[in-house]
Amino acid sequence: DPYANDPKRHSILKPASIKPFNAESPEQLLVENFITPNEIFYVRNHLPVPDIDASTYELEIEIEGKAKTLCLSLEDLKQFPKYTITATVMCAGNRRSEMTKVKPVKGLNWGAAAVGNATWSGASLREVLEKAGLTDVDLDKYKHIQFEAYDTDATGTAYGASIPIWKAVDRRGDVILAYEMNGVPLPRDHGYPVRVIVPGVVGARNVKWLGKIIVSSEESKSHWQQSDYKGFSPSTDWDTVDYSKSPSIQELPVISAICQPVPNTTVKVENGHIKVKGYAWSGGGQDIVRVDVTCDGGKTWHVARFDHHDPQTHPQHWSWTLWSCELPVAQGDKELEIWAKAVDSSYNTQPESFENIWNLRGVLNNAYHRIKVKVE
Ligand code: MTE
Ligand code: MO
Repeated sequence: DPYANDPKRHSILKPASIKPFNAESPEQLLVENFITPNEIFYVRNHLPVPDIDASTYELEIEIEGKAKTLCLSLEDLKQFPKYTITATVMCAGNRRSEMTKVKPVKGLNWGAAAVGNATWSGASLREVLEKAGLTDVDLDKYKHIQFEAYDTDATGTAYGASIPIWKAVDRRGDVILAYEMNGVPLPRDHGYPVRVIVPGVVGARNVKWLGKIIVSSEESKSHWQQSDYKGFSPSTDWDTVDYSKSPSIQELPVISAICQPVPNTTVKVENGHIKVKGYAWSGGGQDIVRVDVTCDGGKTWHVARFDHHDPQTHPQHWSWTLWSCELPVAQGDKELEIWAKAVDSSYNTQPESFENIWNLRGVLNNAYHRIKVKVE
C-alpha cells in the first residue's frame, strides 16, 4: 500500500477520499478563525505523501540552457531572509458539490471548505532565483517557472505545475518557498519540508514537497498543468474536450460562501433576525469591497459587515475576508433560502447560477452561494 506511510489526520476533518487523502474542515468551524488552524486546514493530495528527511532534503534550481544548477538544503534555504505572508489557499474544485447538482461533473465532491487562510514563512522565490543566476536579461527569454515535487505516482511521475515568470520575479508577487505554516514547520500533509506559496493563485500551483524549480520558456508538461485545472464551455463534454484550447487556471475569480448556518439545519430567530456568517475572497490580490446577502430571492439585499477584512494593500490582498450579517425574518416564515455574493476591487462579482458556468471538471464554482434552512 503506497499510502501506508501517510500521516495521521485530525478526526474533525471531513474526508472526500482516503487514498489519496482529501478532506475539508467542517464549514461552520472555518469562519471562527481568520487564521485557519493547521489541524483543520483542508488537505488536497493527488498521491501518497512522501516521507522526506529534512536533514538530507535537496531543492534543485535549474535555468534552462545553463549548465550549472543550484542545489539548496533546508539549512541553505533558511539562510535567505525570512518572509512571512498571510494567504488564502483554495482548491479549484471548492464548492464543486453545488455545480454537480446541475449535471454530474468529474472530481472530488467538495463542499465550501476546500479553502483555508494561513501565515506562511520562508524564502522569497525571487531571491532564490537571483541566487541561481537569473538576470534581468533572462526575463525576456523565459516565460514560466516550473515546480516539480517529491510525490510520485506508481510509474514514478511526479506532481508538477508552473506559474508565469512575472509572478515569480515581481517584488509584489510575494511567492514564498515556505517551510513554516502558522509559525511551525509545515505539517507533512501540507508539504513538509518545503512548498511553494503562490498567493492569489489556485491551490494546484502551490506545489507541496518541492523538489525542483525550472526556469523555462514553456509551461510545466505535467498532467495537472496541461490536462486538468482548466475551464471550458458548458457545452463541452468528454467527447469534445480539447485541453490544449484552454489556458491553465492561475488567478481564481471572486467567490464567497455562507458557512453559518449550515445548510438544511434549523435556525433560531432572535429579535426577528437570523445570523449568517461566511468568507469571501478573490484571486490575483484583489480586495473584497462588499458582500451582499438576501433571504427573499434578491428583493432586498443586505450589506454584510466585515468581521475580519484582509488588512493588506493593493494589489496584495492575499487573505480572505470574513463577514457576517443579521437578516430580518418575516413572521410565519418556516423555511428560508439565503443567498450570498461578493464584489471584488475590480467590481467583478459572482454569477447568479451554476447553469451557465457548468464545466465538465467542476472547477471555478463561484456562483451565488444559496442555502436552505428551517427557522423556529
Ligand atoms: N503539491 C503536490 N506536490 N502534490 C499535490 O497533490 N495538490 C495541489 C497543491 N499542491 C498537490 C500539491 C492542490 S490541487 C491543492 S488544492 C493544494 O496543494 C492543497 O494544499 P493543502 O493540501 O496544503 O491544502
Ligand atoms: Mo486543488
